Amino acid sequence: MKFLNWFQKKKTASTVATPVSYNITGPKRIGDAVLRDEDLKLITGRGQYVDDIDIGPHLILTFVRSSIANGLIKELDVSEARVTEGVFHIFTADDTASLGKLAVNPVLETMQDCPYPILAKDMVHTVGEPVAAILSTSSAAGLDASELVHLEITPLEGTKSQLAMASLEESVISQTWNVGNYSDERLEEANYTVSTKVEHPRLAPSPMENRAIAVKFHEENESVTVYLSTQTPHRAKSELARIINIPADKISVITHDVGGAFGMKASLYPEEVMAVWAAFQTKQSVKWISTRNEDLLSATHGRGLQTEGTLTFDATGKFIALKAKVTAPLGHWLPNSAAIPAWNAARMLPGPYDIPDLHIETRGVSLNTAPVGIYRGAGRPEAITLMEKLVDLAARKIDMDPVEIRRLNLISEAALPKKSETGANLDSGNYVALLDNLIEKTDYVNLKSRIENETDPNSLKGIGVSFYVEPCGKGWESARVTLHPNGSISAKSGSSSQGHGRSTAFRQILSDLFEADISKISLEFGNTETCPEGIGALASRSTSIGGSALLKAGQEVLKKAKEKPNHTEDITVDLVYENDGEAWGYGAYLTEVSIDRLTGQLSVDQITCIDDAGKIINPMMVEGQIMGGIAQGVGEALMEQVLYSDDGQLITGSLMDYALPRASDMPALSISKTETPSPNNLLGAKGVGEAGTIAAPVSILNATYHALRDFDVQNLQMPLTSEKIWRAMQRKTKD
Ligand code: SMO
Repeated sequence: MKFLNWFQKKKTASTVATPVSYNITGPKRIGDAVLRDEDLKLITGRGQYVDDIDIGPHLILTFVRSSIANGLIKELDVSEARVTEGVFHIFTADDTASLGKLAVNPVLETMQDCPYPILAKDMVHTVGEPVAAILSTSSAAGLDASELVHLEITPLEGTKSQLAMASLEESVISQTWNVGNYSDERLEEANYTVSTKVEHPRLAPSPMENRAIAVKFHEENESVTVYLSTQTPHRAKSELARIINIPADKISVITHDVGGAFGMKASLYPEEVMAVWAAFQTKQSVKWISTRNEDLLSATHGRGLQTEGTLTFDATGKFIALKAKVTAPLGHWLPNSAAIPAWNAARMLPGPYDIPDLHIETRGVSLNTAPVGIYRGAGRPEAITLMEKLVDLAARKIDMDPVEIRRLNLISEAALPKKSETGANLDSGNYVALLDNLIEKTDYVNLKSRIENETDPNSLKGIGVSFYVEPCGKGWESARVTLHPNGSISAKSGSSSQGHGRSTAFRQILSDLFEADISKISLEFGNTETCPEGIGALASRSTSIGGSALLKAGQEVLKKAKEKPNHTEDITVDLVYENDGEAWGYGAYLTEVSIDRLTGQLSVDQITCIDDAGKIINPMMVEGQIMGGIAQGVGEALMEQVLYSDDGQLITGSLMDYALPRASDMPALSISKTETPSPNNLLGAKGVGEAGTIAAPVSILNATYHALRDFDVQNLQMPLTSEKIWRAMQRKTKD
């Protein structure tokens, strides 16, 4: 009977907890599952993506890109292309020499002056690096002309397309932390140690809308309006002004709907700088819409980090020390957030566990590849994957249950907030209670014994657990809230959105506060001229910081309105809000997998998760974020991988070669939530958008190891393709 229940559970569709309200009028509360009213236009093809925007007559930008990963430009002759019909102008590196460089967020010390090539000069450093920029009246003319550009490149020795080819002595960024009484000697004396190495596949974030920019040139005052698919409109404006050396008031950035971003659109690209600069140079409007191939070649990749760790513990399973080394690939130039994955992957260790003595090293190394930057999770999955794999190994070594060893070592509720010397400051939560909750929800003890007593020789079953913590951004965001005499409210936010339903959630915050009909509340963001300045939608910061800014402005408006009832004029409050530190979401995942003994095909059957994202504004959206994160986590665990050949050719240059997960690859999901407000921001919200990408991959990995417990599997790396698993099963079985 029990088996039958389990079997049926496996076959059910995803289960989520929250009933959804279709009513998008009337007052809404924080915590209501209000449907996103932005969705109707998005799913009926009426969104406004960059290529949908009419900027009037304009030129099309086409890039001639390097086909060699590392070489000297021997000849670059654009004369024939220049006189092709429809070609307006062609720029090369000599034209762009005076342009400045992008700023890099200095979370880690940057030891070298890194390039930010707009167009390659003399040398190329990766396949796909732009060498010439063609402005033409049509994309067909641009494409024709690009084939008439004579570009000859002499390949150079010493191409570094993989981390293994690079010398770690040449690190561009690095940092080392020694915490507590860490010493290698103590490690040698200790009763038990386990070590592991994780090689994360390099991933292509792959939003539905590729990178896109449309620059409208205004002749009357020689200014531009830049329509940009970005996570950071305000930063794009200030960086464009600085790099091009044009007063910022000549540049407005407008971001309408963004067709996904996932970290890939957090930073300004050379191609985008080129489009804006070219508009000023030619006094013409300019458009560049990247193709999927161009995005795979030259947009930022994520992950690709390698982590190594040694965990020391005693006979009772109590952790004593952790030594970890993080190595991050960097591409041929550094996007603004280039150092974030290497920083997060290191400074978050040891995650949710209490380990007094730590030695952590992190570094980043430049390669002849596309730039590498943040991708949903941005170092968090790397820290947690290493930690959670070590924890499973430790449990196995002393024959302890994986949940029990976690329970023993999780930081207690009483110990929070806990400030670590790596700069992490875990704010609030009850980690043990959440884990207990998961044990209960999954009927863990029975589930485990069922799985381990499974007798079908052709279907190997396993379960894997992971526990994660997730820091969300710190710093400031801004808001402007106006209460009109007729009771309607208009708000403007410095935060932005890339399809996460920000508008509905933010209006819910005000609807709750003012007890006002949500349809009477309007919200604007993504426009540098009409909205207050802000950082943007990244690092899980928008709800916790941007939402708190909005709440605070709303509270002050309400206070003023109460002081003067029956006001006949608008009451406006404009403010900048800064949080008191990062809010740390957390949660636990349990994954059930089965492996086909004959083919090695891995199937993720079920993921049960409990996430604590602090104060929840809209539970339906939180569940959506968790599902989306899990989908991308399943992608990393099962199939996604950007591959370069040793000489730096991109092997996965199309979505025929780069495998993205499909709906049919999704496991059944059972999502639930607990709610521990963060003391560090006014709303009490924490991040959740990255949760699934952090916790799902390693729970799948741990479940896979569990399923393969009768084989001698040592070094199985994601993506867990059937070939890798099949090969692992061919090796000698354990005695
Ligand atoms: S990877 Mo997120 O956009 O900080």
